[in-house]
Amino acid sequence: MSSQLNPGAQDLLLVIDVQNDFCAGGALAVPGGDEVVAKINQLAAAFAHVLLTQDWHPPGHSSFASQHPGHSPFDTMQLAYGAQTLWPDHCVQGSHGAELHPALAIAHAELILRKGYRAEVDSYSAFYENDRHTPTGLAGYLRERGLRRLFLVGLATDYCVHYSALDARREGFEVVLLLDACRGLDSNGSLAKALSAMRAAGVEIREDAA
Ligand code: VGL
Ligand code: ZN
Repeated sequence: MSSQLNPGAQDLLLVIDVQNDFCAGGALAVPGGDEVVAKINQLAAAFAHVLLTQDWHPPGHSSFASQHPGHSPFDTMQLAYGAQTLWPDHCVQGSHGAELHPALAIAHAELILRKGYRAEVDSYSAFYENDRHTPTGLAGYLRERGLRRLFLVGLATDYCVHYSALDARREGFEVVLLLDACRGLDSNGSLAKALSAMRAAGVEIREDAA
């Protein structure tokens, strides 16, 4: 049971991008994305502190392949700040696809952090935009709240969860990844690469959260 985790006052469950567009029928569906919802609800019940993130792009966002003639989703291209993977249009502000999954039931979540809202720069991480420089403010928020250990769950393991985990380590937080409450896109071996990068950065990876 999730009570085995025994989270304390300095622990936070960080739920990454459990939104319609990343689940079955969504614009950028992660295989098995829906499967994390029940697990996350169960985990959340054991945590006093829960934070949700929401990928939140304006229409015409620069990470959308539709904005770059001649390019297709999952291509990589150079933007002003470096290499960027291109995606189908997804999580457009105010759209149904951008809403949190309707079965997510975490009424006691204390903050919903939106990211990726600047047209010219993507933000996989909950901490830094993809220029790797512009902060979202989350590190400061967590420090002021005295939250020190972050349990990460959600979508997608190899993108937003991965980047959030690495940045959290860089900011000095303890990080535990609960793998069975995550699902990945796994394009071109990205999942294995992400897992080894997270391990190397000192992220504790638990296969089975329950
Ligand atoms: C994500 C690709 C584009 C994610 C967000 O939540 O992992 N991936 N935008
Ligand atoms: Zn996105």
